[in-house]
Amino acid sequence: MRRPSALAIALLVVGLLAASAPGQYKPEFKMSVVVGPAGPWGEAATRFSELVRERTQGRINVKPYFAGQLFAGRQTTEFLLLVQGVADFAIGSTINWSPQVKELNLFSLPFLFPGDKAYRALDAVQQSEVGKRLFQIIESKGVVPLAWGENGFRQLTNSVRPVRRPADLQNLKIRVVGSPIFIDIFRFLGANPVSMNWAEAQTAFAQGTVDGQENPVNSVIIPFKLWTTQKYITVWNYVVDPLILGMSKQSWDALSAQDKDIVRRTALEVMARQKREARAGLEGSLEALETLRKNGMEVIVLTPEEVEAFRQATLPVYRKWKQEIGRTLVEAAEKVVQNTR
Ligand code: X2X
Repeated sequence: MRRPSALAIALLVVGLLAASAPGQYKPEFKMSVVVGPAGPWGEAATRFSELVRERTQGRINVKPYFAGQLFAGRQTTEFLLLVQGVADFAIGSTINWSPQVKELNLFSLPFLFPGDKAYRALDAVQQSEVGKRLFQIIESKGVVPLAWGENGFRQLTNSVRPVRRPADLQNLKIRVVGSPIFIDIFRFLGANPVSMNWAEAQTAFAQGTVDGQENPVNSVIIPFKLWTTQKYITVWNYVVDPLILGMSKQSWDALSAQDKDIVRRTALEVMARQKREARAGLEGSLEALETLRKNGMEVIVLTPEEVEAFRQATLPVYRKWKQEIGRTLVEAAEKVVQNTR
């Protein structure tokens, strides 16, 4: 028998590609989002869904499920939903994914990104080998990370008193996400941390069963109008909360090469804009804080010396979690931060 010619093989390949042509996807791709549709985080979900639908001529119909509808109130299981393919997409916080990807606790190391260069240092870490390594780890666990975004640097709010020094946090009941590093941080600061999902937290603020919480200004404090329950905000940039637009590996593998390209490009574009919006009025100038003042909040922006007192108080947590995350990875990140001007 003659061996098949190159032409025959080429025709076979073309035929196989045509057979797996786009258009046979499921009618809906589910996207998990912890927050609601308002603000930079939620708006990015809507924008991504619209652009992907348009650019794939309707082949990929992404539906955002806001307010944690897909994980029924348990935000630290979002990553598992992606792994299992229950959610096809998520714009997820690294905090919520950190129980499954412990390396993502890197961004929750207190005061890793210091002072005026905080945003530049963060971008540098994400673009460095450290950022690439984090994406590899996420992918090895069954989620394809497509783009970095940002919830933002997290600031402390409470309804009891202005917080300027660690002593001011004594016994304040602070709602934190159910990720253990946060319990450690607030215990070391002398507060009484309670972990709670975001949906329940808002009820707790309204009923006054907790005194405070910590979240970024543009993506959470403003869209959720936290001034209705919280009087004081301490701007201290103690940890940062990146977002990642990721896709379930199972769902990703089912896409054609052309659609993978559209999804990836759109994710990068939408999340670059999302990042700018999350930072608007907070990087360099602090105009975004005016919105809080206008709504009656007392804004306390810590001086570098005041920040240093909190950094000292949380050093044992930093050291403990450096081990948990992995010394090599943390040291590589520290080096990038040091080298950032
Ligand atoms: O629950 C929070 O605090 C939030 C909305 O910021 C996250 O999902 C990490």
